[in-house]
Amino acid sequence: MTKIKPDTLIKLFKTAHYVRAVEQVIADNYNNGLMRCPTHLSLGQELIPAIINVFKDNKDLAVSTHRAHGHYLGKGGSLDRFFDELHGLPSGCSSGNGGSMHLIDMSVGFMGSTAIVGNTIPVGVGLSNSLKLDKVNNFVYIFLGDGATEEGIFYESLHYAKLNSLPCFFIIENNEFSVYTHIKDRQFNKLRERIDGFNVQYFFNDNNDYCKLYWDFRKAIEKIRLGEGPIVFEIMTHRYREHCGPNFDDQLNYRSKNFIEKWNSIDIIELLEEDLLNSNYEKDKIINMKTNINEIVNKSYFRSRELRIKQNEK
Ligand SMILES: Cc1ncc(C[n+]2csc(CCOP(=O)(O)OP(=O)(O)O)c2C)c(N)n1
Repeated sequence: MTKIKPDTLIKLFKTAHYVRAVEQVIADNYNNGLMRCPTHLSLGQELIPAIINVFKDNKDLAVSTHRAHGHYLGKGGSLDRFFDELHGLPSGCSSGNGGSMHLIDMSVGFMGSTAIVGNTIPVGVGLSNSLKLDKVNNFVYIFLGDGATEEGIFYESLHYAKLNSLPCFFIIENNEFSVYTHIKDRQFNKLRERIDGFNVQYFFNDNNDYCKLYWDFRKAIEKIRLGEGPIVFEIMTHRYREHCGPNFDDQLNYRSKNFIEKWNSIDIIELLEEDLLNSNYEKDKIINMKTNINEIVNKSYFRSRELRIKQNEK
């Protein structure tokens, strides 16, 4: 596989670390009770935000799910307005009314996320229809989890998108679990077999293979911009924390030890860091990069937290 350019590798690393730092600060502070919304963290699932950031074009649109933090941040959504939303402040990206599951930043093409599983899939298809009618060569990312592929609306949407050659980029992050239930107890056959039924192009990725994902993304985006119609990516991934909330829940044993160990051994940030070091990128520079990102994230978080505390005192 052709290696990716050092600049791209650095970009991937920076975004992955940025998303992790944001999620980490939420996890560390959630129990102080100032963020009152149910929160689904994307810790462990930073590969997709990092990849979409590399290909970022604000005129490409995106819709997402209950687990949307990484997608919003990868698309370039405002960090201050994000933390303010989690704190229920009027300056939040949804005016403080939506919380973690209802994020929006239209200035970067992030058109919204919602709490109802499958809800944004047809919205994304509708948006892509409008892009096609406008004769622009942009597309719509439709982010969903493996659980959402059990909703009928996914297949209706895929069918409509295929029939009309719409510029839809379906990105399925398959973490194998819908809350506590494994995919084998929920789905009769492989997702790929069902996608094949619609004659839609399908790409698969596993083991945080960011190099393959980068080249597949490039190819797919080229095809979508040429008007070749919808494309589906299924990307295996792993959430480190509980389904909803800041805690680990491995003690519940619904995921096997082997499974957890496998994903811990291919942590996306460690893989990227290793690759940077192997490409002779200096360790000190990596440390500086991380420190700078942590400072930006902490500054934004604590600013927002102070605002929430002041509001509470009123
Ligand atoms: C229509 C609907 N059904 C059920 C739920 C409850 N629910 C919230 S998240 C979730 C699991 C979704 O799993 P998946 O799509 O794989 O996303 P993940 O949480 O793994 O990222 C369920 C069943 C819901 N919010 N909406």
